[in-house]
Amino acid sequence: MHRREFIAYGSAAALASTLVKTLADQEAEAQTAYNLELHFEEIYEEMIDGEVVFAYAFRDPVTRLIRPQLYVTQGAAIKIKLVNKTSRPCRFALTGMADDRFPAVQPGQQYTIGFTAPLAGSYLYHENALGAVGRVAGFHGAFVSQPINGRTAAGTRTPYSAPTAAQSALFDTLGTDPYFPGEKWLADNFARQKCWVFSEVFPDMNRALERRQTVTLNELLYTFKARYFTLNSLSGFDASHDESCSPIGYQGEPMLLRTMNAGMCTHGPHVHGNHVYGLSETAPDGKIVKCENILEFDTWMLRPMWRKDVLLPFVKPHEIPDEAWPPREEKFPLLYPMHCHIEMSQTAGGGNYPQGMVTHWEMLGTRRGA
Ligand SMILES: [Cu+2]
Repeated sequence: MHRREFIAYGSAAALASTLVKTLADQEAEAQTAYNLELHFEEIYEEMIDGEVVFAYAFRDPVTRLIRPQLYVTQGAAIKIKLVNKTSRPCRFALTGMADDRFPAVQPGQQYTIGFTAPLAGSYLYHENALGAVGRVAGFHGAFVSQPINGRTAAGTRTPYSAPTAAQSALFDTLGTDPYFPGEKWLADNFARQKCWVFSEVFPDMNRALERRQTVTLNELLYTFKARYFTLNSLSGFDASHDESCSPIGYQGEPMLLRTMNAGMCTHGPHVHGNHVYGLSETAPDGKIVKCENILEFDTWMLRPMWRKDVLLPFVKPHEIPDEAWPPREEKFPLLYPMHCHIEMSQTAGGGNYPQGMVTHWEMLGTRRGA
């Protein structure tokens, strides 16, 4: 039995205390079944320029959230009650599993699926009865599997089961080296991890679906012309300061970003201010690959259905000399953009730069409380 690790600081104390779990808690949780429920729904969604488009979405009937981010523990028994409220057969799918692992749910019907939570890492759940059509029309969401233990040999928490030597070296070094002042990555503090789910909206295709027309993947591959580019279903101004998108913290508070591409286009997330560290890759079969070699970069490629976890270290930005730190002329908070580096994705409705896939990350100050 491990001692309860209690993390409390500033205004996050109340939130953090509800999220802190001991290893024993997690082991118990892993043996518990998750009973989830998702509804396949048809919705109307407002785009950043005011256009309202027909779309598909998974909805959690309890929270009413669309495209909810699901967090489970590796090895746990997952049950998902699926209710199809649309007019077409819908099939739940999860990256890393066979496309037809689960049966299609007929319109107006419900069906409960069961599976074991996969290896710790970032996954996408989606709909695939018509290939990518349902997914791109909005049937997608982040599915996060967390490790039962996830500790390095030195006892540092990581987001992976049996972390590689390189992952261990990085997570062990956080908070212990002048280069990474501050804290370790805090596995139980949800303010230290975000899912960035990238996608696109192609209103013509959605309109055809609304009119009950048949849209095939083949057709889609040749006619797909996205007009909106989204991060967690938001674009531009809306995504820039949204809580689910914007990493915010003090120097020395490293944050895990689980980046995923649910769309049809390849994307290239790019951050200013800090480089990130690549932690995981996506294998051709959709499974998770834990990096054996950690690379530092500021732009990374996300092909459709790829997921790549990166660590945003929240270190002093390299372009600021030591002598000028902490900054005196430009005051905190320091705001840096994240934008997809593939330029088309920065637009909305055929123009409206930069109302596409963008957000900001924010460094509030030097050490918290300093
Ligand atoms: Cu830039």
